[in-house]
Amino acid sequence: MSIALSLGPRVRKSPFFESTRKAGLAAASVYNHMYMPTGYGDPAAEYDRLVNGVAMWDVAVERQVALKGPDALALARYLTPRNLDGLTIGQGKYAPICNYEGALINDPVLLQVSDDEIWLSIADSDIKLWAGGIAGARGMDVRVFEPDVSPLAIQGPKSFDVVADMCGDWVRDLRYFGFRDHDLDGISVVVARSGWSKQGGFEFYLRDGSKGEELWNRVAEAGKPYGIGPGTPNYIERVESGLISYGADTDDMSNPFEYGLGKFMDVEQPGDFAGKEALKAIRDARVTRRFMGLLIDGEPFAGTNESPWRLSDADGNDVGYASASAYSPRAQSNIAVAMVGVEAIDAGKGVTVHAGSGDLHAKVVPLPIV
Ligand code: THG
Repeated sequence: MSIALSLGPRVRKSPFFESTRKAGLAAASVYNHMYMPTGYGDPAAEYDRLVNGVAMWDVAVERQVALKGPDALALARYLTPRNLDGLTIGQGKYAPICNYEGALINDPVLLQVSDDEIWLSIADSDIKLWAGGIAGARGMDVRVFEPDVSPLAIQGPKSFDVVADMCGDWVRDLRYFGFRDHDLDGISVVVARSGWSKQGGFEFYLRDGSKGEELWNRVAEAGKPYGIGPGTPNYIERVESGLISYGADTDDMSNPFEYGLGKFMDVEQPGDFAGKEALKAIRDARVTRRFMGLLIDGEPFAGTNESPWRLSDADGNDVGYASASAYSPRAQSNIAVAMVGVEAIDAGKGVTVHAGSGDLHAKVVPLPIV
């Protein structure tokens, strides 16, 4: 059963908030101390728009943490295990952030926006405090702050036509996480080829929150011929695609190797970074669990996980948890993303999912599921 969300001044509102309400916002969560739209009341239509058409999402909750000053790059290098050699203005990078124990504490997209300014487009944790603390303790000449920047995502196969109509055909040639400054008749945005789906798309990083409604309306208008409609980071599609949701899929001990993020890290690079020694040790010891997909038996699920579902093996031993599950129209099965112990994976006998509705058998499969 759903409950009402209390609106008040304590939780921040996106510059697109009023527009999302006019568009029929039906459900929201809280992320980075801000209301995050999670549904418009018709999950099947929202999924269909994303997979077959085009959808617009208020993702202002993906706040930017700006590092600005002579030591911006030095701080960024210290914050992430990703090797930032060759970082250029205009090409973003997925850059995990770990604490000194090697646990994942955020998985931002990193964008160098000018010679002395880098943005971390963060998931749901307080990286402004972490980065500001490290900069101060290390005596770095850099300011850490949250700029007035709010992403609006346009996702789905027809997003290319919508954004090309708005900005020009050059947007079709952007590489994944590539971006460029653009002026939409007085609305200053960063146009990026990005977004938290595997259906293709863009994000407009709005640089002036007072223009939220104007930008929302322009996108809605430009998308009309393509059937655009409102959507949100899509629960079903992200499980099918195996995209990581920091905070939902992770726990206090999650390390990036467990999520297959080894390719975004260079623990042997010459420079130091937070968590370097711990991550070397974790790499050498090998992981004990992995982020995997599940194909789960039973009647199609409705709704979302209120809590992680415990997983056990045939002997009843705890072997992990499933953090998000859904009925997948494309896999034609119940599916989930789950953290699963490597012994249970290697045994190949599947797992028992202790779902809200009862115990169900599941097969463990690689990600993405679809
Ligand atoms: N957009 C913006 N900021 C963000 C997110 C976003 N910050 C938080 C969160 N989302 C960052 N996390 C991810 C995780 C995965 C992807 C994007 C953002 C993603 N990954 C692709 C994949 O896994 O296939 C490709 C990764 C690659 O090849 O580099 O799309 O959505 N502004």
